[in-house]
Amino acid sequence: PREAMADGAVLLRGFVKPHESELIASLREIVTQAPFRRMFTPGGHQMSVAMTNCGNAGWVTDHSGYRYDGVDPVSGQPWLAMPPVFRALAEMAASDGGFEGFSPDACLINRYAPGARMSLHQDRNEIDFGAPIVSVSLGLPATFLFGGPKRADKPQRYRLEHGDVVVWGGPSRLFFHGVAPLADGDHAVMGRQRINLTFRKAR
Ligand code: MD3
Ligand code: FE
Repeated sequence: PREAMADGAVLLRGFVKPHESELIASLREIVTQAPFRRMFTPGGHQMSVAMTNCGNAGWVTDHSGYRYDGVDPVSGQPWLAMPPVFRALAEMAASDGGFEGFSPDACLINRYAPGARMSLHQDRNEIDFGAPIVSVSLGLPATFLFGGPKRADKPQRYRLEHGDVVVWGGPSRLFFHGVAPLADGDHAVMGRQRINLTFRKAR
């Protein structure tokens, strides 16, 4: 089941369901080494979403700005390598979405507790806007807000559920997007949280 959201944006419902146990086992290893933390924006606000990373480049934010860093600022150690199952699923999803040859070097892992949200923004910290972004949703369902090229464009709402994958490329790569405050619930596999994996070519 593949759904077009916009030019270049494709929703693949349930794409990772067949691999969920492998995916979750790898996720556990990553968060053991590099626990979720709530980072601060350059403006001094603490994010409601807790984050960690794997891969050669991890997305971090602090008082000095947003950037990709090869080292976890909490541990001083490099991020763990991207697990083969993460890479394989991201590359397969990108191909299905029409982006052959995607090779991500960054996987940002976002954890939403009930009430956590992400306000409308663009992803512009990456070097190559020609590469797509692949996102994997796990756990509680979220309302994803998908706007347009201008901040004022009225967002469309999509419910993203456990196992869903979205590929964003082409013209939609720089569209504004966000996540509405997470509704409380108890997911059979993931409990009271939503986890989103975002694969990017950062460098
Ligand atoms: C649409 N995360 O980490 S992933 C982010 O669910 C982020 O955690 C959200 O936005 C989350 O930056 C959404 C989906 C996503 C990622 C990048 C996009 C959607 C996008 C870039 C352009 C358009
Ligand atoms: Fe984003």
